Amino acid sequence: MLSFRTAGESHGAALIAIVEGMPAHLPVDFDFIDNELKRRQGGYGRGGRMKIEKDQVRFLSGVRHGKTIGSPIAMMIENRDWPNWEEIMSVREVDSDAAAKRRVTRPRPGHTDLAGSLKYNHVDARNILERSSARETAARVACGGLAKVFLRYFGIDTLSHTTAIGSAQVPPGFVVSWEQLESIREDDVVRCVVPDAAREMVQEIEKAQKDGDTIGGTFEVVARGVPLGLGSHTGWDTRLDGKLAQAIMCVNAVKAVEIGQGVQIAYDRGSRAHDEIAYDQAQRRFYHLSNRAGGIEGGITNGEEVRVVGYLKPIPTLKKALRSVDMISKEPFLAQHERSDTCTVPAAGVIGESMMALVLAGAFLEKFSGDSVGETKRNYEAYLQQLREY
Ligand code: EPS
Repeated sequence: MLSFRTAGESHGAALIAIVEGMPAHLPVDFDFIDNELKRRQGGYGRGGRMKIEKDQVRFLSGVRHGKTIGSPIAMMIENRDWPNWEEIMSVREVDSDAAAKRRVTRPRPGHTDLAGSLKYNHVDARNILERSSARETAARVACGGLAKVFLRYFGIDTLSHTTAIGSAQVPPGFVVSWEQLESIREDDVVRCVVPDAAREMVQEIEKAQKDGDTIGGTFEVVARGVPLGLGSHTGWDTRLDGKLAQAIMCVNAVKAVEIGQGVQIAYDRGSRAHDEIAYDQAQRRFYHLSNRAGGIEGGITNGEEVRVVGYLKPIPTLKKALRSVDMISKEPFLAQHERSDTCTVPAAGVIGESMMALVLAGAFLEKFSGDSVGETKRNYEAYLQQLREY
């Protein structure tokens, strides 16, 4: 089974990621994975930190002479900001003056600061916020990059686009094409394919920045080439839509997840909600005349593009701080302000791609298994033949 774990604090020495269960003999495209990290760092509305970091993955194990060998794959991303934090984030004990530096005691509403500090019994919310920081998603994108490399080996691709930032949105019912997704340039600041909406999105971010505020929005992740049959209806925890919902929900600041057009169809009639079925004689395959289900029916992929939407709250670190209470004195104060981003929606789409790729790669390996990619491929091709002969 494919699994991954990350470790590392935002201003610690490095982020670490370990991926287990990747079959042997997969050629690793190192440049592709580094480019995924670069894509995550982009987007209009990021703060000063992104000028410091230039994320790159250093592979430490599990890959030899350019290919996976079947053992756990360890990856490291160094934090370039670390030299500025060595004492504050020291793993060794420091004197009390040094320990008090950059202490956070006035929790930000909407952030992990208060709940985490109380739960873990810390007087300094830095012990919480360093790990809950979205910096951790760089390590996830390294894992996701590897999952994408695996999926591409089987002709599956994952891309995303921004569908809203604040009140600037793509038109209602807009369905993005794969060609539009591919046309998003790497230096595109909002990653939205509708030019008018993209312009308004930039304005929304600028307005929020000027007001010392932050802004949320939505992104959609689309996977193409996914075979029919990943996930299963047989148990609550085997349904692929449930796994995807968790994977997208756990991207920092995401507060809601939608599969296909799930929100809209909840308010509509069955006759307008479902995707009618047709059969392609030449290709010997069933297909649907629309894709409101987002490529999943009964928790199983149905051969259409898999589509998931993530809804992000505006991030809670505000220059124009909200009311809070000091955790030590219990006196009312304004929440603490840390250097931060104004908007992270374009980056969240890239992280969403990684999370979707990890879920799809996991489901793919669950169905087709294999200790080497050659074995996985044989199993996959035999299944595709079974579908054609149905
Ligand atoms: C973050 C605050 C900012 C962001 C950071 C997430 O960092 P800093 O506190 O160093 O200014 O830039 O995001 C990243 C570092 C990243 O790589 O995405 C936070 O508090 O969550």
